[in-house]
Amino acid sequence: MSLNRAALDSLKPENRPAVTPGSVRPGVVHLGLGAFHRAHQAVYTEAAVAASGGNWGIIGVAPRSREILDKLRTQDGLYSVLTVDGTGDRAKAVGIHGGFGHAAGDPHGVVAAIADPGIRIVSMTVTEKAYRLDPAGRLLLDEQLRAQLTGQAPPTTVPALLVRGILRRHAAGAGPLTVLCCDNLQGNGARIRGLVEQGLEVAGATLPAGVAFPATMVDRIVPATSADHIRRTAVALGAHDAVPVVAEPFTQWVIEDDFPGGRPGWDGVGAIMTGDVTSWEKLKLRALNGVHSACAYLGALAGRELIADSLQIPGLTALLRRFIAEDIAPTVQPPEGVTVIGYGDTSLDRFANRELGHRNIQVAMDGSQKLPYRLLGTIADRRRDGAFPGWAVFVLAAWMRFARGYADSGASLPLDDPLAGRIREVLAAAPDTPAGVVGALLALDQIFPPALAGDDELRRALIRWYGELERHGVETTVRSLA
Ligand code: CS2
Repeated sequence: MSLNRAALDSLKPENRPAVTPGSVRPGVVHLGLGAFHRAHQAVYTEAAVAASGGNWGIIGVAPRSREILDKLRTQDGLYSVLTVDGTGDRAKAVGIHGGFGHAAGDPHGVVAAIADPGIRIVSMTVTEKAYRLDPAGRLLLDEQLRAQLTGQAPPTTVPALLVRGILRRHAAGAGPLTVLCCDNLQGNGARIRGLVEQGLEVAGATLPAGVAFPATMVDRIVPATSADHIRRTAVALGAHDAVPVVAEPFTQWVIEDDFPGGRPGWDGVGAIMTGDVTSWEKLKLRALNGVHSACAYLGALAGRELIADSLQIPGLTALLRRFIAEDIAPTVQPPEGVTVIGYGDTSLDRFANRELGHRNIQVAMDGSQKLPYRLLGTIADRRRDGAFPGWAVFVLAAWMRFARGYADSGASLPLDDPLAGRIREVLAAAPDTPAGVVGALLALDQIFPPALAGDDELRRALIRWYGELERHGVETTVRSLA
């Protein structure tokens, strides 16, 4: 039996969606139909509607590939979340999506959906690179994006969908709107406001009144679904789902409460609504994502497949604890009642969940887009205070080794990164020595701000760590440090 509306009655009650699929009118357009959205915001929103009502169904928009979209359509928009932690699989179907769109295939349809008066929130999980922002928050404009922003070309990119959608909505008098970025960017609300304002300027317009950009911190580990997860979902759910998502039990959502058009009752189902998301965002980006990236680069270099395998490298957990305590903690003022060290320990426990099958290579991708938020901020803050964050610099050296493209065994490593072409180009032009590689990468101003690129002490330490890692490999180097 395949998962679809007709199959729901045969599922165990606890495996069925919390709302009747198709019964909730859409109030949200969500850009990004990836696993993370389906295991996070969709789950919170469905629970909120089940608990406190409201027309908050979601129109899910696939940015590029139609693959997930087509499969979801054959399942009447349904999919399930498989929660794993080694204590028994649990699967629950989700039915909050009331429609779908495809940005690459029908961008004008997406713009029309954003302009619909029934819609009051446009949310996004499109990953860092889709915003086309440089580390300083400037929109990376090219001819194609300009044409999209001004309406001369179909708006297939995220900045253009937002700008054209907001303009059309304003022209239609469709009411206030909240734009909710659910990606791992520091200060994500303000950044997306800046992006939209820059895009509107190119289009010869200004931001209309009644559009809000609250910041939010989203957290749940949701790796790519494997064939094994699909098999296990069928067993736990009682029906075959072609597009389940797999997640850890932990989930967290902290949201700045600024929704001029209203919002689902997320606070009634575990989300934290607050006036200050900044401290949560910074804590999460540095003490969770930064440490995750460290596991990914060091583990991939050491030939380990999974994040959970990386933590088996002798001495690595101790090293990461020192990274958290000595380098990250002094840069973060955590929210009340939370300590950076306690939070970091919980992150490490979560990473040890083998059932997730989270691959190092997946977390390692897009390093040029992720590291500025996750790692370089820690380094820059410590340097500004006159301190030297040795562990963070070690992790940066590991990324450089990773970007060079070879594991410690000599096996090649994939560089899946929007700057991959540029990185390969500068490395090919530089001497293949620690100083050559470090110098070439530090000169990439799309990644490194001038204060770090011009920091000689940092450069010397990177060269030293890069050399150590190249000569001895991760396992020996980490053991010698532990
Ligand atoms: C991970 C995140 O892939 C990555 O870069 O660090 O996706 C991480 O799993 C989530 O942010 C956890 O909330």
